[in-house]
Amino acid sequence: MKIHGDIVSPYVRICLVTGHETGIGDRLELVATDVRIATANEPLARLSPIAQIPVLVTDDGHVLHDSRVIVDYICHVSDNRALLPTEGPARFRVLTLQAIGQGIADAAVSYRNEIAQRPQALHWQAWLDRLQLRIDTALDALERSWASELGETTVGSIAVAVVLSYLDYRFGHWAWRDQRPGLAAFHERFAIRPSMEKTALPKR
Ligand SMILES: N[C@@H](CCC(=O)N[C@@H](CS)C(=O)NCC(=O)O)C(=O)O
Repeated sequence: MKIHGDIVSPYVRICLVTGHETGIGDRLELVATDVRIATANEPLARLSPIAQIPVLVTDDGHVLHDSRVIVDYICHVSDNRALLPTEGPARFRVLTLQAIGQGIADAAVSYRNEIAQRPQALHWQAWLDRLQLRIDTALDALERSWASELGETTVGSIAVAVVLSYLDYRFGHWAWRDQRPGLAAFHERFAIRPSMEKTALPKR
């Protein structure tokens, strides 16, 4: 299987970590793909109409996006029912945790795009503040209400661990651990899992 993407993207890394957690990580070949918000990547656009990374091309030639679909596919093809429970309240609790992780990723990636790719004269501070507020509020909720779910390895805790590493990588000065000891302890434990170490972000 080929996964088009860049490991720094939290969405791409979530898929790769899921691959390693399910034991099929070595079957996922990362095809380096660069994306910019204001320039179409033509080869990627030929694969997917949305033209965002990640895009997975299965061994049968099927094209899947976005990351949540790919994560679901990886669990399916590896016959793993532990990372994503198949039914009941447990399934929806895990999916909601995953959605919090992905929601933080959406806000953090938007923030990064605004400051790193948008011309400085066009930066919109009120929007940046709103994104930061969303991230802080979600991190507080994780600290307050999700300790038990974060104790299990699921597609939810994978999404949260990966996005916390992304915050460290792109926004190290934000000090998200302050006032959030439970979340900090979760990340410290999760970050040394082989799935995270095999997908380590490049040194800066
Ligand atoms: N909802 C998508 C989001 C993917 C996404 O935003 N990817 C970013 C990179 S981190 C991207 O491709 N950006 C380029 C663009 O939006 O044109 C997913 O979960 O896969």
